[in-house]
Amino acid sequence: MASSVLAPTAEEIPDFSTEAYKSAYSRINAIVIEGEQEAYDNYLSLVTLLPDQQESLGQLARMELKHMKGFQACGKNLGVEPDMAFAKTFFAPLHNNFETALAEGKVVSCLVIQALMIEAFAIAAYHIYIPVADPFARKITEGVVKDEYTHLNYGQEWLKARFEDVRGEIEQANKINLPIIRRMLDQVADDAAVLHMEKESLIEDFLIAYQEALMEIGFASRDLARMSAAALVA
Ligand code: PL3
Ligand code: FE2
Ligand code: FE2
Repeated sequence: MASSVLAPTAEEIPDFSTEAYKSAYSRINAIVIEGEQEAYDNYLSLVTLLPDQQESLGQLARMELKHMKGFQACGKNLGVEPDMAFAKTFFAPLHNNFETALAEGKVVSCLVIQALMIEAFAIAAYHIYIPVADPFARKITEGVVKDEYTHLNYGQEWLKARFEDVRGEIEQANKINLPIIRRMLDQVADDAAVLHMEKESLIEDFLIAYQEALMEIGFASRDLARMSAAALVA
């Protein structure tokens, strides 16, 4: 019988005290800390392009800082030192694309990268992590994942309100950045497996959150299929 369809049992909870777990956690925890830090920076940077959104964006940014501190506490609690140098390298391609878009004043591309892709990635990762997390981290992650929906929703609503004007740039940003997200998922898969998180579930949850947002923004299902295919081609 497939155990994955059942609620997690004791044997599906990893042993948090092994060296293998701690080693994988030092990278995954760092990725999450760096991701939250960059999300904070990105929402603040967006204020330069959307000055009238200063208040909302400032609020989102503050939530990200709180998330970052929560995940730092998760690493400490397990006695793990996050490998921040690794995490910076991990985020570099997406980070560089965000910075380029920002410098070119491309607010739509910035929102696609941060509010749609990174938030959908975070939602998928945190969902899959919660059932196999240690009790301390589970509580923190449950609080965080709720906020991430707020962030995804922020980008979704901004883009939806301007759909006809922005659809071309969304498609362009999707084509450039979805292959990067795909590679990030590939890179994290082995460490995630040590935490008992399956790559297939991560991809599935990412696509659900991301495609639901695109549909809400105004894309048709055939657009979604075409846009998702970008991750397979590159
Ligand atoms: C923005 O709000 C958050 C950005 C974070 C990006 C998360 C990427 C997660 C990748 C690996 C999965 C690990 C989940 C475990 C959490 C300790
Ligand atoms: Fe966050
Ligand atoms: Fe977020």
